[in-house]
Amino acid sequence: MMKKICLISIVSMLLLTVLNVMPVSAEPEPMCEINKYVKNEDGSWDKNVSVDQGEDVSFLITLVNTGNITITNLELYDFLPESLIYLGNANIPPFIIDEYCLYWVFYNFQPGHNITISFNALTTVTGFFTNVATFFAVVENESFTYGNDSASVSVHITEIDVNQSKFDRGFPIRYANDGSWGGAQSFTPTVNTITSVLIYLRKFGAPTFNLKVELRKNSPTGTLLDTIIFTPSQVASTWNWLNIDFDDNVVAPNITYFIVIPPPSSNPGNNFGYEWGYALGNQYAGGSYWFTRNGGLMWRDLPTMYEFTFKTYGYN
Ligand SMILES: [Ca+2]
Ligand SMILES: [Ca+2]
Repeated sequence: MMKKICLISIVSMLLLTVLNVMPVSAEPEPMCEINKYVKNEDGSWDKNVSVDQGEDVSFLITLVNTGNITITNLELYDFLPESLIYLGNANIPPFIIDEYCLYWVFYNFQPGHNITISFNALTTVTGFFTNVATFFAVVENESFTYGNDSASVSVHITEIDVNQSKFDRGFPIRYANDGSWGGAQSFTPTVNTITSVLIYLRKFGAPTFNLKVELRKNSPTGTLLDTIIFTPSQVASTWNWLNIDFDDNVVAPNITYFIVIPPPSSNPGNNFGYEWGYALGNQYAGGSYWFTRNGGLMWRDLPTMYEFTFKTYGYN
């Protein structure tokens, strides 16, 4: 009983508080929220993105009237840095385009309503650029509010870093009677960021296991930086360069990185798998050919005899 009374009094106190607050919050007050985003590689909206020079970037601006009064005039300015060129495809065309400034004006923007603007820009120069969107909102009684938000773009040039294109034979990634086989190639990046790797490869037979390609640090079993998996149908039976688009990884200087194709973990059979191309001789001084034939229990390198066929890409 006691509990019930307490509960009732708490509820009535809350009600009184709400009633007391209400006239204050009903006072007309212009409020608006702005958010600016740029589209990431994976398609999600983010605050900053890293792209290649010459690529398009997509921007998104959202405005919400978070106040309790209609905004009679809402002006929006989006300032593109000189390196970004507007591509003319905004879902709501700007009212004025003044070189690097896109300008929109909206009338009678109701409380709770929102405006979403998206457009693309072309990256022309390398560097780090911030794109700011600013709004200015005025209501009928002439009080006003303003705000801004930004999104940034890092523009770079991806280039080939290591190029070991020589190819003589294939090393099988498969299960054999003495254990599963896997291969790894070490390399020393000269760029600050690794973006992707190409490996020369084919499948043989009809593999029942996926092809796994890893990027590791220091050794074939060192810190795992990323894994890319291909199903058998994504790998050709003819020799081809396979693009391994790793997450862009900032690399430390003087550290060896490894492209690893680990051995199949189960016992699927020995007449199918994948073959990673390699060349005879020491073709590349910055890294070595590694392999395992016992499911990865022991990895061995043959630095003077062979080199896997691979290329690495990145940027500074
Ligand atoms: Ca990448
Ligand atoms: Ca070598």
